[in-house]
Amino acid sequence: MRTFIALDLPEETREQLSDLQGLLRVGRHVPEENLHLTLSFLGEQPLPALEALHEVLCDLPPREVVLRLSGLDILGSRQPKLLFIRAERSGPLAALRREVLTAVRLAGIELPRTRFRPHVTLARFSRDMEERDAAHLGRFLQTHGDRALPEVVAEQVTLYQSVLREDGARYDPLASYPLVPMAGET
Ligand code: 3AM
Repeated sequence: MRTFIALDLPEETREQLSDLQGLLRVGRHVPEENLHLTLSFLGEQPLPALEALHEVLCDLPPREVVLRLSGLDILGSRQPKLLFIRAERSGPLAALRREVLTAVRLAGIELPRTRFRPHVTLARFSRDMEERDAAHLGRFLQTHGDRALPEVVAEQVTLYQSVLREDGARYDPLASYPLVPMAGET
């Protein structure tokens, strides 16, 4: 199963990002319900490893992770591949990512080391972008590139299955792990 672990974004943040996407007329926009911050991409993993990972992630202690999203950027300078908004690599966010990687290791899943550049992908672009679309993207970045969203507290981490389809990946949540006490809990 192709999977990844992500920090979910609060609904208000997803709405704000979706409004921003609404101003961009090019690219394949990540659907509002799919907007997330990837903590670790696991790739194809067998079910027993994912079950072991679930057990470890269930013990993830609650903590406050404040999300600060600001500054748009594109990956691929000559040929834009994707548009994203950066997330501040705060101490609590970096610590959460380290704990998630430890959980992955404890589950017996080995991953190559990668640098953590926290971001939320907003849109993906096809290879042969037309000139006028590239110009529109350039203007969009000039106008909105400095956009900063109000800070919010992240509520949960989710293990997702990513199902590849012709029109883009579908993300199905497999299990979520709360970072803040759930409503009704003391
Ligand atoms: O959160 P974003 O959109 O940046 O690009 C994929 C997406 O990242 C990334 O994992 C997230 C959920 O699919 N991804 C896909 N294949 C990957 C790979 N082979 C990958 N990340 C690293 N290596």
